Amino acid sequence: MAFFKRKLFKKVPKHEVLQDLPASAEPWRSYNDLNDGWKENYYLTLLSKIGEKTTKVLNKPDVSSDTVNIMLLGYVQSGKSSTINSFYSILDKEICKRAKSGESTTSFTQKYTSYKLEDKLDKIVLYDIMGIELGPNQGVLVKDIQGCIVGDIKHDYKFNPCAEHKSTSDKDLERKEIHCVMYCVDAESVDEDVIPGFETKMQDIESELRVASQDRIVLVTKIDAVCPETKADITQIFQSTKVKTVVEKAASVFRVPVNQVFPIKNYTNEMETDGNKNIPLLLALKKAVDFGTDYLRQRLDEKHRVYKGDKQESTS
Ligand SMILES: Nc1nc2c(ncn2[C@@H]2O[C@H](COP(=O)(O)OP(=O)(O)O)[C@@H](O)[C@H]2O)c(=O)[nH]1
Ligand SMILES: [Mg+2]
Repeated sequence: MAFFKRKLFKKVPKHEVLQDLPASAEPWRSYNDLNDGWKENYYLTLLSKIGEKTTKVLNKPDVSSDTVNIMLLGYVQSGKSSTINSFYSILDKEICKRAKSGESTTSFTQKYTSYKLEDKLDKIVLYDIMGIELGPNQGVLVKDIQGCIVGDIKHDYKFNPCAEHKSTSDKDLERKEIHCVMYCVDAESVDEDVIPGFETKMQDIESELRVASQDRIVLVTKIDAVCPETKADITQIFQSTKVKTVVEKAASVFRVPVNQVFPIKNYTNEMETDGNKNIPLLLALKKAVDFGTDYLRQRLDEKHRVYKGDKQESTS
């Protein structure tokens, strides 16, 4: 796998990683509900909160979608498919592998694939897109990412790294606009000295996203690979300065505020799910859903303003 990682990022030299804080130190990120210690069942509260938020916003009259659509975007091997599988595992309470994930150095995901979540999260759809790659004729094209975001590209579209999707006047196309983007990056690879090609690619993607105004968060996956303390005990995640360091680096590479970056450990080689391991994953999903529903509400406000404007014009 190392080829793409080496091409995209310089590894964090081990000696630069700061020592962890003593266990009694203040967490670098604080949540009221976690301050008095983690409780495994807190993940159930998070599931309910996310479910309630989606229902509340999607039930508003005139809202432009019946689901909150979240796209996962990142280079090959960054952990996109594993993240989708982690959410299914949380819901099923056992390890699931619905999205194909693995060690391939080229994108497994060639088709635009949607994954509708279930139960309390059944109004959320995750979209897995072909990985970003730097080489010529490799990976998803920026124009195709934009096509997916605005809903021009349909489910099952097979990406072609050599040719962008052709606009269609297909009347049957059920437009599925994206409401929030989740960038995935793996903790081991995060560093500020990213090679210029990757920064340029990210800037191209960013400029497309800014035009479209959907917000984005960054998931830093494989946090267990940089922090043995967190690997042994996930409740150390917000105490660990190793995790804090990679989160800050990811914020600077992706140019988002630090509070939009979420460290996670996916379910990969576990035999069973664990309430505490679910918590960081759901904190990330909650933020994506908050942004997604904010975007839908903004669209609704614009629609109402236009409607009121039309009314005033026609009565004057
Ligand atoms: N240790 C660890 N491995 C992970 C984690 N997330 C993903 N992986 C592994 O990273 C590899 C690539 O993951 P995948 O989801 O296929 O990446 P994708 O190409 O972005 O869809 C797989 O071997 C996963 O098992 C994580 O949080 N921790
Ligand atoms: Mg994948």
